[in-house]
Amino acid sequence: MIQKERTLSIIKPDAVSKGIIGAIISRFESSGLLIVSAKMLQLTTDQVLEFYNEHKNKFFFKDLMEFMISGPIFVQILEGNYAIRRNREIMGNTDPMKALAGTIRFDYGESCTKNVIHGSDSESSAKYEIAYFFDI
Ligand code: IDP
Repeated sequence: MIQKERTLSIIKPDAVSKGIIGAIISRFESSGLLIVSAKMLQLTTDQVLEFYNEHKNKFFFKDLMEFMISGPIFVQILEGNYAIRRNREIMGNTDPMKALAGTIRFDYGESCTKNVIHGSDSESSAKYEIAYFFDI
């Protein structure tokens, strides 16, 4: 049975400052993922700590923190069949050097930190992350 899902997507500060929000959104829409809610905001250090709490003791956390508070982000809820998995496929590997050709991170990512996009990685994280940013 086809499973209609919702997932959280964040266009990160590197992509917002490069002016490629539209190019990224086009990829979702042309893949059949609908944007059902969206907003721009700038994260605080407390919010990054909360949102990326599982990574707080990792070696890359300081860089991740600095990067994620460095400018506005574009947060959106994507909806579609198998949206969680399909969004992850469209995004590509965390490391743009390992991402498949044609994925967002392959095309626009600069490094593991500056990797353009976030997407929920499971049903439970999608639920938590959507509720974190939206009241729906
Ligand atoms: P994901 O964004 O592909 O789901 P996660 O492992 O959840 O990857 O990591 C969250 C974010 O932390 C990544 O998108 C990236 O910005 C950063 N990150 C993860 N691993 C590394 C690393 O090895 N070096 C630098 N940054 C990393």
